[in-house]
Amino acid sequence: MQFPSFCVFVLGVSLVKTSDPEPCNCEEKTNTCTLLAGANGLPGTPGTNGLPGTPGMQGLPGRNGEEGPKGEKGDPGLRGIQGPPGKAGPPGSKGDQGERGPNGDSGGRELELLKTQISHLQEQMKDLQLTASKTSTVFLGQMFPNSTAAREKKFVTSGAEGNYQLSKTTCSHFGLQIASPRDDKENKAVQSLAAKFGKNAFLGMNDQETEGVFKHLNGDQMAYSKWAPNEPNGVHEDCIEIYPDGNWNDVPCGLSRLIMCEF
Ligand SMILES: [Ca+2]
Ligand SMILES: [Ca+2]
Repeated sequence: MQFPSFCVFVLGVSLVKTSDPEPCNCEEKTNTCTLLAGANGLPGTPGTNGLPGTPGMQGLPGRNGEEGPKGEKGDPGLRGIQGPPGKAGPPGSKGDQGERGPNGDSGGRELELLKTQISHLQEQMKDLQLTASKTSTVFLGQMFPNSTAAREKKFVTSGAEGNYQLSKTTCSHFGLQIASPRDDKENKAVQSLAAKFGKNAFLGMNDQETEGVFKHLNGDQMAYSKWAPNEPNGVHEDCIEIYPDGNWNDVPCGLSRLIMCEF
């Protein structure tokens, strides 16, 4: 084999330049090299490790596995929401008759006991009313220092004056009523109080409802009277005044007279 004159070493084989004109083993006198088998050289040093290869592509999915064994029974589920009420059922059949109740002796005893208790309460009420009456009398006595009494009635006045309506409302304000004597003794008690002030005072009776028919405030028809001579005489005089001498006269209700109350 022939090579050019610029031979090099390749693969541990020596290439010798044969351009020398001296006889050689060349078959032709050309500028060629002859490959001569020399002694083997020393092994080279190991090369450096190569770089890691790139990761391979993901493989295809494997085949499906076999069916697993049946699982254990699960826990009970949560309680459901209460449903709407159902329709009312048909009425039941009539029940059996009950046993006969106890006889009335016991009830009768309870009734007697209640009556006794009520009686005791009524007694206590009377005591309370008497106490309240005494207290009221003391209070009114302080409120109206000018008073007269007839039997259980007491007549009071502050000396103030007003028409018939004001007289009624003033007395009512203190839980009293306008003076209304029903007999001669009461009339004298009223008269003495009027005389003390020297004024005519209104009485409670009137004939506002029916002309000529005088009645008390509670509706009782007037049974006692102490009319002055020629009285009553006024169609438009529906109220009564008492003179300081104790006689009565019918007068217009709008006049101003001494306010006198009774209790
Ligand atoms: Ca009249
Ligand atoms: Ca008159």
